[in-house]
Amino acid sequence: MHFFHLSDLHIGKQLYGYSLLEDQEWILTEIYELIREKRPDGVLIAGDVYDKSVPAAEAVTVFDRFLTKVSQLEPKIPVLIISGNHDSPERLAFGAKILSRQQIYVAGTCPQIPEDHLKKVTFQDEWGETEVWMLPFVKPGYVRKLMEESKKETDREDGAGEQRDRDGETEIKVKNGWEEIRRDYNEAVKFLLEREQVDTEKRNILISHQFYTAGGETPKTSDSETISVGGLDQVDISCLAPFSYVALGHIHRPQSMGRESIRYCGSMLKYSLSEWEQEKSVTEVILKAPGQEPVIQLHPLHPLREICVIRGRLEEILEANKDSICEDYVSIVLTDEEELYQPKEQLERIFTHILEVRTERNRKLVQEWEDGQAEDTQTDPKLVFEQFFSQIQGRKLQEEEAAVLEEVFAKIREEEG
Ligand SMILES: [Mn+2]
Repeated sequence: MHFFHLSDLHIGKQLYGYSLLEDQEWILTEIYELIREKRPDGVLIAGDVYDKSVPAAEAVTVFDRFLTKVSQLEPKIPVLIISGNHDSPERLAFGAKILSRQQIYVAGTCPQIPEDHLKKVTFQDEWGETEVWMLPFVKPGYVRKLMEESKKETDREDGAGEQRDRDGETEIKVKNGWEEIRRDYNEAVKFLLEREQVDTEKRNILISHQFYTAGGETPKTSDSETISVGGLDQVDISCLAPFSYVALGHIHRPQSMGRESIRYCGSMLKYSLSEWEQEKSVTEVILKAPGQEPVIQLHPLHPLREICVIRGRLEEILEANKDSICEDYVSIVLTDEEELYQPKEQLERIFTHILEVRTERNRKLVQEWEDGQAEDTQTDPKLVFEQFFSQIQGRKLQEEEAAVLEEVFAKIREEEG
Protein backbone atom coordinates (compact mmCIF):
# COMPACT_ATOMS: atom_id res chain seq x y z
CA MET A 1 0.00 0.00 0.00
CA HIS A 2 1.44 3.28 -1.17
CA PHE A 3 -0.32 6.48 -0.21
CA PHE A 4 -0.14 10.24 0.31
CA HIS A 5 -1.01 11.66 3.71
CA LEU A 6 -2.33 15.25 3.83
CA SER A 7 -4.20 17.27 6.43
CA ASP A 8 -5.16 20.76 7.52
CA LEU A 9 -5.75 22.33 4.13
CA HIS A 10 -7.81 25.09 5.83
CA ILE A 11 -9.11 26.26 2.47
CA GLY A 12 -10.55 29.77 2.78
CA LYS A 13 -8.26 30.80 5.60
CA GLN A 14 -7.18 34.41 5.91
CA LEU A 15 -3.89 35.63 7.29
CA TYR A 16 -3.92 39.10 8.85
CA GLY A 17 -6.82 39.99 6.55
CA TYR A 18 -5.16 38.62 3.39
CA SER A 19 -7.11 35.91 1.56
CA LEU A 20 -4.88 32.88 1.01
CA LEU A 21 -7.03 31.34 -1.73
CA GLU A 22 -4.53 32.03 -4.49
CA ASP A 23 -1.75 30.51 -2.39
CA GLN A 24 -3.94 27.50 -1.59
CA GLU A 25 -4.87 26.90 -5.20
CA TRP A 26 -1.17 27.12 -6.10
CA ILE A 27 -0.11 24.58 -3.49
CA LEU A 28 -2.99 22.21 -4.32
CA THR A 29 -1.78 22.30 -7.91
CA GLU A 30 1.69 21.29 -6.73
CA ILE A 31 0.16 18.49 -4.67
CA TYR A 32 -1.89 17.36 -7.67
CA GLU A 33 1.26 17.28 -9.83
CA LEU A 34 2.96 15.09 -7.20
CA ILE A 35 -0.02 12.72 -7.16
CA ARG A 36 0.09 12.52 -10.95
CA GLU A 37 3.80 11.78 -10.90
CA LYS A 38 3.97 9.30 -7.99
CA ARG A 39 0.61 7.57 -8.57
CA PRO A 40 -0.11 6.50 -4.99
CA ASP A 41 -2.80 3.86 -4.34
CA GLY A 42 -4.72 6.43 -2.32
CA VAL A 43 -4.74 9.98 -0.94
CA LEU A 44 -5.69 10.34 2.72
CA ILE A 45 -6.85 13.76 3.97
CA ALA A 46 -6.91 13.87 7.78
CA GLY A 47 -9.34 16.70 8.44
CA ASP A 48 -9.69 20.49 8.38
CA VAL A 49 -10.38 20.61 4.66
CA TYR A 50 -11.93 24.04 5.15
CA ASP A 51 -11.09 26.74 7.64
CA LYS A 52 -14.71 27.41 8.56
CA SER A 53 -17.70 25.16 9.14
CA VAL A 54 -19.55 27.26 6.56
CA PRO A 55 -16.82 27.85 3.99
CA ALA A 56 -17.00 30.68 1.46
CA ALA A 57 -18.19 29.73 -2.03
CA GLU A 58 -14.71 30.44 -3.43
CA ALA A 59 -13.15 28.03 -0.93
CA VAL A 60 -15.51 25.24 -1.96
CA THR A 61 -14.67 25.91 -5.61
CA VAL A 62 -10.94 25.59 -4.95
CA PHE A 63 -11.37 22.21 -3.26
CA ASP A 64 -13.83 21.07 -5.91
CA ARG A 65 -11.31 21.82 -8.66
CA PHE A 66 -8.62 19.81 -6.82
CA LEU A 67 -10.88 16.79 -6.26
CA THR A 68 -12.15 16.86 -9.81
CA LYS A 69 -8.61 16.86 -11.23
CA VAL A 70 -7.51 13.98 -8.97
CA SER A 71 -10.61 11.96 -9.79
CA GLN A 72 -9.92 12.28 -13.52
CA LEU A 73 -6.58 10.50 -13.24
CA GLU A 74 -6.58 7.01 -14.78
CA PRO A 75 -6.34 4.50 -13.26
CA LYS A 76 -8.43 6.00 -10.47
CA ILE A 77 -6.79 7.09 -7.23
CA PRO A 78 -9.19 6.87 -4.28
CA VAL A 79 -9.33 9.92 -2.01
CA LEU A 80 -10.31 9.38 1.64
CA ILE A 81 -11.40 12.44 3.61
CA ILE A 82 -12.39 12.81 7.26
CA SER A 83 -13.75 15.92 8.96
CA GLY A 84 -11.58 17.99 11.31
CA ASN A 85 -12.62 20.31 14.12
CA HIS A 86 -12.91 23.19 11.63
CA ASP A 87 -15.24 21.32 9.27
CA SER A 88 -18.96 20.87 9.62
CA PRO A 89 -19.39 17.06 9.79
CA GLU A 90 -22.72 17.14 7.97
CA ARG A 91 -21.79 19.67 5.30
CA LEU A 92 -18.53 17.88 4.51
CA ALA A 93 -20.45 14.61 4.15
CA PHE A 94 -22.87 16.08 1.60
CA GLY A 95 -23.20 13.70 -1.34
CA ALA A 96 -20.81 11.20 0.25
CA LYS A 97 -22.67 8.17 -1.12
CA ILE A 98 -22.65 9.54 -4.65
CA LEU A 99 -19.00 10.57 -4.37
CA SER A 100 -18.01 7.11 -3.20
CA ARG A 101 -18.93 5.82 -6.68
CA GLN A 102 -16.06 7.99 -7.92
CA GLN A 103 -13.87 6.51 -5.18
CA ILE A 104 -13.99 9.70 -3.14
CA TYR A 105 -14.80 8.57 0.40
CA VAL A 106 -15.89 11.14 2.97
CA ALA A 107 -16.41 10.42 6.67
CA GLY A 108 -18.02 13.51 8.18
CA THR A 109 -20.05 12.31 11.15
CA CYS A 110 -19.27 9.82 13.92
CA PRO A 111 -21.41 6.67 14.32
CA GLN A 112 -24.74 7.66 15.92
CA ILE A 113 -26.63 4.39 16.42
CA PRO A 114 -25.38 0.89 17.36
CA GLU A 115 -25.64 -0.24 13.71
CA ASP A 116 -23.34 2.59 12.53
CA HIS A 117 -19.66 1.86 12.20
CA LEU A 118 -16.55 3.67 11.11
CA LYS A 119 -16.11 3.84 7.35
CA LYS A 120 -13.45 1.55 6.06
CA VAL A 121 -11.84 1.24 2.62
CA THR A 122 -9.94 -1.91 1.69
CA PHE A 123 -6.90 -1.83 -0.58
CA GLN A 124 -5.26 -4.86 -2.15
CA ASP A 125 -1.64 -5.37 -3.14
CA GLU A 126 0.93 -8.16 -3.43
CA TRP A 127 1.13 -8.46 0.38
CA GLY A 128 -2.63 -8.83 0.81
CA GLU A 129 -5.26 -6.45 2.13
CA THR A 130 -4.81 -3.13 3.90
CA GLU A 131 -7.80 -1.68 5.67
CA VAL A 132 -8.02 2.07 6.03
CA TRP A 133 -10.30 3.15 8.89
CA MET A 134 -11.78 6.64 8.86
CA LEU A 135 -12.42 8.27 12.22
CA PRO A 136 -13.98 11.74 11.86
CA PHE A 137 -13.10 14.39 14.48
CA VAL A 138 -14.68 13.24 17.75
CA LYS A 139 -16.06 15.37 20.57
CA PRO A 140 -17.33 13.50 23.64
CA GLY A 141 -20.81 14.92 23.01
CA TYR A 142 -20.96 13.33 19.54
CA VAL A 143 -20.89 9.79 20.97
CA ARG A 144 -22.23 10.16 24.52
CA LYS A 145 -25.63 8.73 23.64
CA LEU A 146 -24.13 5.80 21.77
CA MET A 147 -21.77 5.10 24.68
CA GLU A 148 -24.65 5.10 27.17
CA GLU A 149 -26.73 2.83 24.97
CA SER A 150 -23.91 0.37 24.50
CA LYS A 151 -23.24 0.32 28.24
CA LYS A 152 -26.90 -0.53 28.92
CA GLU A 153 -26.70 -3.22 26.26
CA THR A 154 -23.67 -4.95 27.84
CA ASP A 155 -25.26 -4.69 31.29
CA ARG A 156 -28.36 -6.50 30.05
CA GLU A 157 -26.31 -9.15 28.31
CA ASP A 158 -24.15 -10.16 31.25
CA GLY A 159 -26.82 -9.43 33.89
CA ALA A 160 -24.27 -7.43 35.84
CA GLY A 161 -26.28 -4.23 35.84
CA GLU A 162 -26.44 -3.90 39.58
CA GLN A 163 -22.77 -4.52 40.06
CA ARG A 164 -21.92 -2.02 37.34
CA ASP A 165 -24.15 0.64 38.82
CA ARG A 166 -22.31 0.36 42.09
CA ASP A 167 -18.95 0.63 40.30
CA GLY A 168 -20.36 3.48 38.28
CA GLU A 169 -21.11 5.39 41.44
CA THR A 170 -17.46 5.61 42.46
CA GLU A 171 -16.59 6.46 38.90
CA ILE A 172 -18.93 9.44 38.93
CA LYS A 173 -17.32 10.75 42.10
CA VAL A 174 -13.89 10.69 40.48
CA LYS A 175 -15.28 12.31 37.38
CA ASN A 176 -15.58 15.97 38.03
CA GLY A 177 -14.61 19.20 36.38
CA TRP A 178 -11.71 19.22 33.95
CA GLU A 179 -10.67 15.68 34.72
CA GLU A 180 -14.03 14.39 33.55
CA ILE A 181 -13.86 16.12 30.19
CA ARG A 182 -10.23 15.16 29.68
CA ARG A 183 -11.17 11.54 30.24
CA ASP A 184 -14.17 11.87 28.00
CA TYR A 185 -12.13 12.72 24.91
CA ASN A 186 -9.83 9.81 25.54
CA GLU A 187 -12.72 7.48 26.25
CA ALA A 188 -14.80 8.61 23.29
CA VAL A 189 -11.99 7.82 20.84
CA LYS A 190 -11.13 4.56 22.59
CA PHE A 191 -14.79 3.54 22.57
CA LEU A 192 -15.18 4.17 18.82
CA LEU A 193 -12.02 2.23 17.98
CA GLU A 194 -12.66 -0.71 20.29
CA ARG A 195 -16.13 -1.42 18.92
CA GLU A 196 -14.63 -2.05 15.45
CA GLN A 197 -13.32 -5.49 14.61
CA VAL A 198 -9.77 -4.63 13.62
CA ASP A 199 -8.10 -7.72 12.21
CA THR A 200 -4.46 -7.26 13.20
CA GLU A 201 -3.37 -10.10 10.90
CA LYS A 202 -3.85 -7.57 8.12
CA ARG A 203 -2.28 -4.15 7.76
CA ASN A 204 -4.50 -1.42 9.20
CA ILE A 205 -4.31 2.31 8.76
CA LEU A 206 -6.26 4.88 10.74
CA ILE A 207 -7.08 8.43 9.66
CA SER A 208 -7.83 10.67 12.65
CA HIS A 209 -7.94 14.32 13.68
CA GLN A 210 -7.36 14.65 17.43
CA PHE A 211 -4.78 15.98 19.87
CA TYR A 212 -2.79 12.82 20.55
CA THR A 213 -0.24 12.56 23.34
CA ALA A 214 2.29 9.83 24.03
CA GLY A 215 2.31 9.01 27.73
CA GLY A 216 1.97 12.65 28.70
CA GLU A 217 4.28 13.96 25.98
CA THR A 218 2.39 16.49 23.85
CA PRO A 219 2.97 17.43 20.19
CA LYS A 220 4.73 20.70 19.32
CA THR A 221 2.04 23.18 18.39
CA SER A 222 1.95 26.44 16.39
CA ASP A 223 -0.25 29.54 16.70
CA SER A 224 -2.70 28.46 14.00
CA GLU A 225 -4.32 25.40 15.56
CA THR A 226 -7.42 25.64 17.71
CA ILE A 227 -6.41 23.69 20.77
CA SER A 228 -8.54 23.68 23.88
CA VAL A 229 -7.02 25.38 26.90
CA GLY A 230 -5.69 23.04 29.54
CA GLY A 231 -5.32 20.05 27.24
CA LEU A 232 -8.90 18.83 27.67
CA ASP A 233 -8.90 17.34 24.21
CA GLN A 234 -5.93 15.03 24.77
CA VAL A 235 -6.12 11.41 23.65
CA ASP A 236 -3.36 8.97 24.54
CA ILE A 237 -1.82 6.99 21.67
CA SER A 238 -2.26 3.70 23.56
CA CYS A 239 -5.57 3.12 21.70
CA LEU A 240 -3.68 3.26 18.36
CA ALA A 241 -1.77 0.00 18.92
CA PRO A 242 -3.64 -2.06 16.24
CA PHE A 243 -2.62 0.30 13.43
CA SER A 244 0.46 -0.06 11.25
CA TYR A 245 0.24 3.61 10.33
CA VAL A 246 -1.86 6.44 11.76
CA ALA A 247 -2.43 9.40 9.43
CA LEU A 248 -3.09 12.32 11.75
CA GLY A 249 -4.36 15.84 11.29
CA HIS A 250 -4.90 18.76 13.71
CA ILE A 251 -1.34 19.80 14.56
CA HIS A 252 0.21 22.00 11.89
CA ARG A 253 3.87 21.12 12.44
CA PRO A 254 4.91 17.82 10.84
CA GLN A 255 6.01 15.33 13.52
CA SER A 256 5.51 11.81 14.80
CA MET A 257 3.97 10.92 18.17
CA GLY A 258 5.38 8.03 20.21
CA ARG A 259 6.49 6.02 17.18
CA GLU A 260 7.48 6.96 13.63
CA SER A 261 4.31 5.44 12.19
CA ILE A 262 1.93 7.68 14.18
CA ARG A 263 2.33 10.93 12.29
CA TYR A 264 1.04 14.46 11.94
CA CYS A 265 1.84 15.42 8.35
CA GLY A 266 1.28 19.12 9.14
CA SER A 267 -0.65 21.79 7.23
CA MET A 268 0.00 22.35 3.52
CA LEU A 269 0.89 26.02 4.10
CA LYS A 270 2.24 28.10 6.96
CA TYR A 271 -0.81 29.48 8.68
CA SER A 272 0.81 31.66 11.34
CA LEU A 273 4.01 33.62 11.84
CA SER A 274 5.08 31.06 14.42
CA GLU A 275 5.48 28.57 11.54
CA TRP A 276 7.81 30.71 9.44
CA GLU A 277 10.82 28.46 9.94
CA GLN A 278 8.93 25.19 9.41
CA GLU A 279 9.08 23.28 6.14
CA LYS A 280 5.70 22.12 4.88
CA SER A 281 5.52 18.94 2.86
CA VAL A 282 3.47 16.10 1.45
CA THR A 283 3.99 12.83 3.33
CA GLU A 284 4.37 9.76 1.15
CA VAL A 285 4.12 6.38 2.86
CA ILE A 286 4.84 2.88 1.62
CA LEU A 287 3.57 -0.04 3.69
CA LYS A 288 5.07 -3.33 2.58
CA ALA A 289 4.58 -6.77 4.16
CA PRO A 290 2.52 -6.92 7.39
CA GLY A 291 4.70 -6.29 10.42
CA GLN A 292 7.25 -4.22 8.50
CA GLU A 293 7.85 -0.60 9.41
CA PRO A 294 6.43 1.87 6.88
CA VAL A 295 8.82 3.79 4.63
CA ILE A 296 8.06 7.51 5.01
CA GLN A 297 9.23 10.20 2.62
CA LEU A 298 8.54 13.93 2.82
CA HIS A 299 8.22 16.01 -0.35
CA PRO A 300 8.79 19.70 0.45
CA LEU A 301 6.16 22.08 -0.91
CA HIS A 302 6.96 25.35 -2.67
CA PRO A 303 4.45 28.08 -1.81
CA LEU A 304 3.55 30.97 -4.08
CA ARG A 305 4.53 33.38 -1.31
CA GLU A 306 6.70 32.62 1.70
CA ILE A 307 6.00 33.79 5.23
CA CYS A 308 9.02 35.45 6.75
CA VAL A 309 10.20 37.67 9.53
CA ILE A 310 12.63 40.45 8.55
CA ARG A 311 14.53 42.21 11.29
CA GLY A 312 16.77 45.25 11.00
CA ARG A 313 17.00 49.01 10.63
CA LEU A 314 14.51 50.55 8.20
CA GLU A 315 17.21 51.98 5.96
CA GLU A 316 19.04 48.65 5.75
CA ILE A 317 15.83 46.77 4.89
CA LEU A 318 14.85 49.28 2.20
CA GLU A 319 18.37 49.22 0.75
CA ALA A 320 18.62 45.41 0.68
CA ASN A 321 15.28 45.04 -1.15
CA LYS A 322 15.33 48.13 -3.35
CA ASP A 323 15.76 46.30 -6.65
CA SER A 324 12.60 44.23 -6.65
CA ILE A 325 9.07 44.05 -5.31
CA CYS A 326 8.64 41.43 -2.59
CA GLU A 327 5.28 39.61 -2.55
CA ASP A 328 6.01 37.37 0.44
CA TYR A 329 3.98 37.69 3.62
CA VAL A 330 6.36 39.58 5.86
CA SER A 331 6.51 40.59 9.46
CA ILE A 332 8.98 43.45 9.74
CA VAL A 333 10.73 44.12 13.01
CA LEU A 334 12.44 47.49 13.03
CA THR A 335 15.36 47.92 15.37
CA ASP A 336 15.94 51.65 14.81
CA GLU A 337 16.37 53.56 18.04
CA GLU A 338 15.06 56.88 16.74
CA GLU A 339 11.49 57.66 15.68
CA LEU A 340 10.90 56.93 11.98
CA TYR A 341 8.87 58.89 9.49
CA GLN A 342 5.95 56.75 8.22
CA PRO A 343 7.92 53.48 8.13
CA LYS A 344 4.95 51.38 6.99
CA GLU A 345 4.28 53.63 4.00
CA GLN A 346 7.95 53.45 2.99
CA LEU A 347 7.98 49.65 3.31
CA GLU A 348 4.72 49.27 1.36
CA ARG A 349 6.45 50.57 -1.75
CA ILE A 350 8.58 47.38 -1.76
CA PHE A 351 6.56 44.82 0.20
CA THR A 352 3.09 44.10 -1.15
CA HIS A 353 1.94 41.74 1.65
CA ILE A 354 2.94 43.20 5.00
CA LEU A 355 1.46 41.31 7.94
CA GLU A 356 2.78 43.67 10.59
CA VAL A 357 5.46 46.28 11.25
CA ARG A 358 6.82 46.27 14.77
CA THR A 359 9.52 48.31 16.38
CA GLU A 360 11.86 46.69 18.81
CA ARG A 361 13.87 49.35 20.57
CA ASN A 362 16.56 49.05 23.11
CA ARG A 363 14.50 49.38 26.28
CA LYS A 364 17.22 51.27 28.12
CA LEU A 365 17.33 54.02 25.51
CA VAL A 366 13.54 54.25 25.44
CA GLN A 367 13.50 54.64 29.20
CA GLU A 368 16.13 57.38 29.08
CA TRP A 369 14.16 59.17 26.41
CA GLU A 370 10.91 58.92 28.41
CA ASP A 371 12.67 60.17 31.54
CA GLY A 372 14.07 63.09 29.54
CA GLN A 373 10.59 63.84 28.21
CA ALA A 374 9.11 64.19 31.67
CA GLU A 375 11.64 66.84 32.62
CA ASP A 376 11.19 68.80 29.41
CA THR A 377 7.50 69.51 29.69
CA GLN A 378 6.46 73.12 29.59
CA THR A 379 9.70 74.34 28.04
CA ASP A 380 10.39 76.67 25.19
CA PRO A 381 8.37 75.65 22.08
CA LYS A 382 11.47 76.08 19.95
CA LEU A 383 13.31 73.54 22.08
CA VAL A 384 10.40 71.12 21.91
CA PHE A 385 10.36 71.37 18.12
CA GLU A 386 14.13 70.88 17.87
CA GLN A 387 13.83 67.70 19.89
CA PHE A 388 10.90 66.46 17.81
CA PHE A 389 12.82 67.20 14.60
CA SER A 390 15.92 65.30 15.66
CA GLN A 391 13.88 62.28 16.75
CA ILE A 392 12.10 62.09 13.41
CA GLN A 393 15.02 62.92 11.15
CA GLY A 394 17.85 61.46 13.19
CA ARG A 395 19.86 64.71 12.99
CA LYS A 396 19.95 68.18 14.43
CA LEU A 397 18.41 71.24 12.79
CA GLN A 398 20.77 72.97 10.38
CA GLU A 399 21.47 76.65 10.72
CA GLU A 400 19.23 77.60 7.80
CA GLU A 401 16.36 75.52 9.14
CA ALA A 402 16.78 76.99 12.60
CA ALA A 403 16.52 80.44 11.02
CA VAL A 404 13.27 79.52 9.25
CA LEU A 405 11.92 78.16 12.51
CA GLU A 406 12.92 81.34 14.33
CA GLU A 407 11.04 83.36 11.69
CA VAL A 408 7.90 81.22 12.10
CA PHE A 409 7.93 81.59 15.85
CA ALA A 410 8.45 85.31 15.60
CA LYS A 411 5.42 85.58 13.29
CA ILE A 412 3.28 83.56 15.70
CA ARG A 413 4.32 85.74 18.63
CA GLU A 414 3.44 88.81 16.54
CA GLU A 415 -0.02 87.45 15.63
CA GLU A 416 -0.78 86.39 19.16
CA GLY A 417 0.11 89.94 20.16
MN1 LIG B 1 -6.18 22.48 11.65
